[in-house]
Amino acid sequence: MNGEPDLCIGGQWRHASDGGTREIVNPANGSIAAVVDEATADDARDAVAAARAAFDDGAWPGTPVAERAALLDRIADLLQRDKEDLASLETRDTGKTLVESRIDIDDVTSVFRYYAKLAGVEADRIVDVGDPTIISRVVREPIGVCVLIAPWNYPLLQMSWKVAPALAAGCTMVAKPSEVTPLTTIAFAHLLDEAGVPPSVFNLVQGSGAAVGAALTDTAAVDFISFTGGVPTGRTIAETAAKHVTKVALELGGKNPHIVFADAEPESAVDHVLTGVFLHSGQVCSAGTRLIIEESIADDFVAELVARAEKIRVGDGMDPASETGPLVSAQHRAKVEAHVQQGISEGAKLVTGGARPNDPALADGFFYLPTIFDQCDRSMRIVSEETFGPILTVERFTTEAEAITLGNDTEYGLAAGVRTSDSARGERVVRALRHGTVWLNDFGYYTAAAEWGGFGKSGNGRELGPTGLTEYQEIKHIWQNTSPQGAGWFKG
Ligand code: TXE
Repeated sequence: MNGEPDLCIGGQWRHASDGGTREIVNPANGSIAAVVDEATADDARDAVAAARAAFDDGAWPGTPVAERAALLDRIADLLQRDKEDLASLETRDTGKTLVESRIDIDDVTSVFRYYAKLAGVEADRIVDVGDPTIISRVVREPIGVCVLIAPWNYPLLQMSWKVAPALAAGCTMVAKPSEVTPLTTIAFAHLLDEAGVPPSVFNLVQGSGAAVGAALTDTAAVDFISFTGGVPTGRTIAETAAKHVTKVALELGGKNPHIVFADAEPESAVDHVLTGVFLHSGQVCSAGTRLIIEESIADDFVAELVARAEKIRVGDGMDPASETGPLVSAQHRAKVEAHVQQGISEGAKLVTGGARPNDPALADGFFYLPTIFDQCDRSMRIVSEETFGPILTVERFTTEAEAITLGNDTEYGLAAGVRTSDSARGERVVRALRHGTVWLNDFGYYTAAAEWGGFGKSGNGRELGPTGLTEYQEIKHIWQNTSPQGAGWFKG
């Protein structure tokens, strides 16, 4: 960063082989936050080769689980030691508020603590085959060389969901953060060195998806790819991986319904609908972007949402007065603006926002106002397509069955919220929704100990929880005969 080498390949910190660099922009003001090395495809191939050699020599996969767990705990300690530095780096890189960045670093820490504990718990299994001379065991082994590709909205958090279980399982890896937001992952890689991760176990390359991402995925030398990002890129990676029959896990975002029944507790409902969609300016895969509300309370509820949305303080994430920050890049804001125009042309009723803030102090940043569209229906693209910005659409229902139909009417299936004071109805609706996470009278929370991932086009596989570890393991059945005799088949 800023002249220091940023690629970590085979235990060495290096500059890009062609000397290439990339300017990282602070989305709050358009300034250059840092200049980092931009890897080439050859650098990416070197990193894969280093990870491959480190896996195949057997030292790291053979390291006792207790040692690997202790290493994860040391990483967690260092994350907490460096929390303030990492949080401010994340804010400068992504634009999110410092409060959010601090929460991110705490969450990253808890992921390492969780997998430190879980590493040794996933015990082998003895199978009774009905013959006392046979010992049949099912054991778990590391899946091998992993490629970990992360997006820009939660750079270090998303990367930690991959790195922690990969280390716990005994895998080696190449990590590629988003080229838009690599700063905390670079700092984190230094921290892994300090914690004592052996050379070549963790390799880091940053650069574009087209060059570096493609080189990391289009190879038979990799055993597993874990990707978080958009659907088109996920599809490309899955197609590339299929050529090599590489295993893939994909987390591809969502278009998440937040269903509010008339008997919901009103104050917390308004609060959670706002937070659910406008946190981090809507750049959250589980953002509750579709409000699905019972007709009888809809007008008053939307009026209250609009009044509160207009008071949200948009500003530089480093300013403690800001409640939400900018969008990540000028390019991404252009995408959000085009989506809003699409909504208007489809006939959705814009009731607030739909513009950049007019505060001159924010003119150089990539800010966009919290935006609400009323009178939406599911034929509209603004309702069906992921915007990944601060845009809420409002649809109305009159029956429980209709609410469920609307909530499931999406190609995605990452997350959903339900609000009602009728617990029996809450249970019925929660079970009927086809989404990977469903919140009942809450929104947005997750824990390292519970699986995260989606139905439908939200991807495949799960991160976090015990399944988030098994993604990084192969299962082997060992059949042992304690008193071998002839098989008795071919006697001639
Ligand atoms: O993501 P990409 P983009 C959604 C959101 C957003 C859209 C596009 O709707 O507007 O995706 O965002 C790497 N081979 N999400 O274009 O391209 C890339 O370098 C290998 C949802 O920024 O998916 C980066 O590291 N890698 C999401 C990562 O993929 C490739 C979070 C994600 O970038 C590659 C972010 C290739 N061919 C966006 N091309 C979520 N699920 O939370 C790109 N990459």
